Amino acid sequence: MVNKKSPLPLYYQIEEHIKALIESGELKPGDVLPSERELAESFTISRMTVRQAITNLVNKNLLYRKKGSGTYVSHKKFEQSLHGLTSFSEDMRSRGLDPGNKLIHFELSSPTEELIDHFTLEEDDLVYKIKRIRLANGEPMAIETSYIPVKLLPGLSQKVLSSSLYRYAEEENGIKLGHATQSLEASAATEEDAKHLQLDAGDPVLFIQRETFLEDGAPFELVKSTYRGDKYKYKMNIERLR
Ligand code: 16G
Repeated sequence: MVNKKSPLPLYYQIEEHIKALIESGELKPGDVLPSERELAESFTISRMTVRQAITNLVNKNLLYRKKGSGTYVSHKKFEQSLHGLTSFSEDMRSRGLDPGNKLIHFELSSPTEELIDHFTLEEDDLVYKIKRIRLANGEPMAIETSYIPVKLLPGLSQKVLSSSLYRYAEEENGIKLGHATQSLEASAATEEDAKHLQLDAGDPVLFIQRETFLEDGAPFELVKSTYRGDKYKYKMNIERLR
């Protein structure tokens, strides 16, 4: 396990040992690691060396620390491509997961200034405000707050929102989605995010805003989402500019 005569530094050997336990599945995502003291005792090495190995694995995102609780094995993140306008349901199905929803808010209301500007609405137009927890195999991944002008989808109901919004818009309402602009920002989970996403307040999250437009360029939805930072990473292809 640990060879004190090896030219390899001890912290590196511990790192490799913990990595092997993760790769073999002996340590699973979400498992807590023994304390630094216990590890130091079992390897008969100093706590400093154990701490260095753990810090390196935390920096490589293989482990994460929870204040006052311990060190845990990280969950594998979903790699989400920033190419192609897809729905949450499509993304989950393409990974072999079962998409789910928990609707926590559904309201028809008068638009705020921001929404009037974004959708170029009249004052008496109404907008839907929809808040859903998005689930993958029953596990919460994100909280999504969507705004859509009522006149674009007059029949939208709570029942429809228990499955895919894009499928309903395209297949049942003949809506032609065209493109979206999307921004991503690092943020920290609020108390409310933490409650819905099974996180601790202050944990890292990704704040994503998507503005989706129809093929004819008219705005369709404005969506503000909070994705779990321990579950998601975004990937993009970039080409050399010449
Ligand atoms: C994605 C979109 C969201 C869209 C939803 C439709 C992002 C950041 N957001 O979650 O804008 O409303 O898909 O999903 O990607 P659905 O068709 O499964 O209801």
